[in-house]
Amino acid sequence: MGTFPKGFLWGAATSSYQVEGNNNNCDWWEWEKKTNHEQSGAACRHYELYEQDFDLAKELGHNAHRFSIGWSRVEPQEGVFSESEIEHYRRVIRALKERGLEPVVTLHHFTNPLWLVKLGGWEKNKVQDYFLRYVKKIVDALSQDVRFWITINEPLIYVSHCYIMGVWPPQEKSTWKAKQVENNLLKSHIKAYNLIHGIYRNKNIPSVFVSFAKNMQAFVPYNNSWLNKLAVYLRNKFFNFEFVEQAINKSSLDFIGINYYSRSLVNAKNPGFHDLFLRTANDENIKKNSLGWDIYPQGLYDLLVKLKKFKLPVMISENGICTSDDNLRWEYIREHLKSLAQAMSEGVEVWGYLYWSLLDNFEWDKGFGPRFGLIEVDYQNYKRNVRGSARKLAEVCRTGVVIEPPINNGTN
Ligand code: IFM
Repeated sequence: MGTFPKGFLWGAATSSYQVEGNNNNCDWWEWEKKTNHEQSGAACRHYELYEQDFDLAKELGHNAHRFSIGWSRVEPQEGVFSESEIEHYRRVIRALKERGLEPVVTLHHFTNPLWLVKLGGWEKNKVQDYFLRYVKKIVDALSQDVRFWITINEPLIYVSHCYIMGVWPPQEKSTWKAKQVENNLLKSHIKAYNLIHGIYRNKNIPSVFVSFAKNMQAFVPYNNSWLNKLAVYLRNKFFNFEFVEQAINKSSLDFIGINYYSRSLVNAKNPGFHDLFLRTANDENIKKNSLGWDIYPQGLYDLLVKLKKFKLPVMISENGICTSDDNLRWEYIREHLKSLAQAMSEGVEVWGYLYWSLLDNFEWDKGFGPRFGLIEVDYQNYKRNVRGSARKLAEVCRTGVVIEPPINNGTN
């Protein structure tokens, strides 16, 4: 059994491009057209249907919701802001608050306005100024109603997919560019952190909490060789913790937002770069999501315990599974919540749990196939259907208690 305190934030997360639809002024839209990938098109039509979606979130016992602002919507041309799009997001936030859902607002979730890309995107240091101008405009406009800001979603996933593996736009494979981009993401976060706090101070708004959503994986050695132990140490350092440490060194995190999904089975055989940082093994005996990622709830506990040394509260800004088996979805959620409760009982301060995702949605280069939603979306008619796992999670949101399933010993 696991228990959670009163006031704990329960909810789900989405991002603009993955659910809103017709986000046609950004790099992903162009890239889908150019390449042979499934197109996001109308996505879930959440841009129009958000009120109905938030009604469902409320009905499911949520008291928080994470979503992102589409930068290309609110700043369609360089330095030109669209007041009507900003008004849209004001309405979104109002709709959340009317339903008792605390908004957690992400400012950058993978997509970029086309004008920014033409100016060199995240490779050029100037992006820091562009990002700050956008952040200032949005935070000024929305500060009265928002306490939680996530500056950047999964900075190192952005770097690795776009600039190392080259599978997302702009499909670069350059370590040098990757380093530039990472540096710009970190500096932009630090500057945005200071800017947001400054805005709240000037307006005498007492509380604001700023972080990024850092993707973290559990790195587990395939065997106990010294090389594997070294590889686990290095991957933890460079993929999980270094970015967080750098932000903390600049006093620019109020809490640590973590996105946790899976483990990576580390299998280094030679002391070279590839083996130490990338080589993995496949364990066919572990349950997997529909994209083949290992399901490993223990990893969430392990990471949370490691984060204790930073002495900062944590928010689970994403945790979820894509699967066509809704029983497996519930098992995934339940076991991760038990890990979370265990870490909390050992002194890790956790503010909230946001499931990825409220709705089935557009999973980037994997298209609409993977189903992550608490709510199923029928893409023929955009009808929503609440899944059983969502109702079970709703019980936990209401009671703050996760109950062990009865042991089935074969007698019943
Ligand atoms: O869909 C993504 C999301 O955009 C960022 N975090 C991981 C999710 C599942 O892959």
